Amino acid sequence: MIRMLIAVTAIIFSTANAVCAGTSVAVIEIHAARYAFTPSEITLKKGETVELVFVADDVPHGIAVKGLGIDLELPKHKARRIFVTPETIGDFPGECSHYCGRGHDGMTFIVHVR
Ligand SMILES: [Cu+2]
Repeated sequence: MIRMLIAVTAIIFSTANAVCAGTSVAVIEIHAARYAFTPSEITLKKGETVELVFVADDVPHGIAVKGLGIDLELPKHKARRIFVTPETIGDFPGECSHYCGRGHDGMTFIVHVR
């Protein structure tokens, strides 16, 4: 009986920690659709972790921001999540990394870190 209580207590504590961790990080949702990201630019704070959620709304896309180590395939209608903690101030250009049609080359994204 005591063992069971300890196990249940451990589960409750781990759930509580997950909830706390989840609420402390800002979430930014970015949609990809021919031929733009919306929003097409975001501003992050140096040293502050954010969760970026990318969603492709029409066809498969990709997002690559080399300066921040972001490189994701974006399957149609599925959310792809990544935690980012930028450590350098600057402007980091990104682009669609999955050919999506004639306007693909103009499908850019930029992350400002301040
Ligand atoms: Cu593309």
